[in-house]
Amino acid sequence: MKLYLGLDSSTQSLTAIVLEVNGTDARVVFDASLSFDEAFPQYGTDHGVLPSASAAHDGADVRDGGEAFSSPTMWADALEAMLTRVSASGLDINRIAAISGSAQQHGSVYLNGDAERMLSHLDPAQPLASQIPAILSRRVAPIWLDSSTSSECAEITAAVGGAAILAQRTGSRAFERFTGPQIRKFATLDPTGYAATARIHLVSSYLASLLVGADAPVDPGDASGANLMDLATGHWWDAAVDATAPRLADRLPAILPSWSVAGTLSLYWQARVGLPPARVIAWSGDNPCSLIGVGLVREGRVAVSLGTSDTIFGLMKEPRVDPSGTGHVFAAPTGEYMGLTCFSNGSLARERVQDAYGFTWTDFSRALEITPAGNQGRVMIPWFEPEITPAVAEPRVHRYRLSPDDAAANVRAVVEAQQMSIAAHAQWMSVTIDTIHATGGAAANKEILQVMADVFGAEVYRSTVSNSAALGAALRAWHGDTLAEGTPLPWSTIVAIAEPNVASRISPNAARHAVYRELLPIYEACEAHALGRGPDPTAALERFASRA
Ligand code: ADP
Ligand code: XUL
Repeated sequence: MKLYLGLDSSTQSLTAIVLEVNGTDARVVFDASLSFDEAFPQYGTDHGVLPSASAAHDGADVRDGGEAFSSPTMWADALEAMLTRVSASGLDINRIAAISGSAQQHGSVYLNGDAERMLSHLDPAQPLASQIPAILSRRVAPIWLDSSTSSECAEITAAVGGAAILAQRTGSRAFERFTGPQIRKFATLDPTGYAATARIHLVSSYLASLLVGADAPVDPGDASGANLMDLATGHWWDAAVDATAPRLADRLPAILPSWSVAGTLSLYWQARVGLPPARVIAWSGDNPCSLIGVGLVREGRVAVSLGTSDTIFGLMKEPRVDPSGTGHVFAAPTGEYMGLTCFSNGSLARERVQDAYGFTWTDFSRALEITPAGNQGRVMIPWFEPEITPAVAEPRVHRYRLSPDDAAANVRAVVEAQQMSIAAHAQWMSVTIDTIHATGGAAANKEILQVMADVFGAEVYRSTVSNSAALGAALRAWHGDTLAEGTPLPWSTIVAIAEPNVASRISPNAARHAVYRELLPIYEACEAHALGRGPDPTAALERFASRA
């Protein structure tokens, strides 16, 4: 029985999952996590992010705030610590056939001209981290929490002919955290550091390079978080590359399909931790890996994550792009595409309503039980915090026909608003959603999931997967290995382990779904009004309430 290792280097931690595969059955036999802050206090990170004073050192810039950096050396340290743990786990590690990985998207790692040679000659007598500073042309890596590149976004957008063209070609308009604008900022502010850079890796391809001891490719899934890849061809898009930084094409890794064998686990690891010469399958970003880890390998199935923020993502057969510019299209590890839209007022907004009335989650659920679908035409637009979708910089909560004194109606209003907003802002994906895998903390709440089922008219399942990105990476290792062996398994078999429990199914109620079908366009009118883009929808809500 073969073993497959999946790693996930996220913002705050490194997770490893080992799968044992018997024919077409897989089970998790190892699952461990290392928190960067706790395991590596010497780097001084807070939630995985370097303190700004140390980051401002050599090359990094604190020009206008909003910077967020992490440490490529710390990630290497964590990789060694985790592989040491896997090696000492008591598993028969010689059965590890393939390894793949997931990494936080958008972050970039800058390597100098010596890196490629040095990576192939790492010294197994020395810790990996001690050999990293010599290969870096920039000590720190900007990560996705960085929001300091607005002017670079504007410059790149203008140079390629506008936001619509950039979104159409790369899957997203320019976003501050995306890799291209981050590279432009470095090239502009530290031309010497940029000149000393031979290769710019994403976090995923950097860590894969450390495993194979060579320059690893980037996969189309993670490359689509750069504002640099042509989604339709899966190659770097010259116009964006040229608009971003001088001679950038020479510095970017090759883009190869997600299932490519990037190499073999290098002699360094074989000697240092005793792991076998396993295949290393190209790494990808955490969102593409989660798509696999949650089991979303057909169009019509989506995941809705109800965490700190709320996110919807799912597979798309075609690269359809969000005309409003808030959603993202990434390449999917299956060779297809995925759409993703993020809402910042998720659990946070639910908690604000909960706190306002001194409710427990049980009280909150009870309020949903005693109020009718459609809330008698009482609507909330719950922008307690700045919102990503739609873009709202100045937070404000809007209420239509809704008194702040009516606790139960406010609970229903926040939950209905969130679900209708997710449904409305997922329409650009043009996917008929029949099944939703609900994840995140609030997926524990059955009454919230019932509203979700009724708004979408879809079956909702509570996903049982906790580390979806690491699991997705392990499943991708398995898939890549079967392909390399010439005995490929279909994705539906590979992801069977992620199939949610049928006992958790929540079915939509046809009458309530009809109510929401009628309410949705009026909700959209409320949102347009709150954005200052449309007339007051109160009369429409009154008509809705009198019919209901
Ligand atoms: P993160 O995005 O930080 O990983 P989680 O997915 O762990 O967040 O979700 C945590 C949130 O889940 C909490 O902040 C809380 O608001 C919410 N939560 C937990 N239990 C319930 C419940 N029964 N009903 C609604 N929300 C809940
Ligand atoms: C996606 C995004 C985050 C990172 C880190 O665009 O910025 O989800 O991938 O998790």
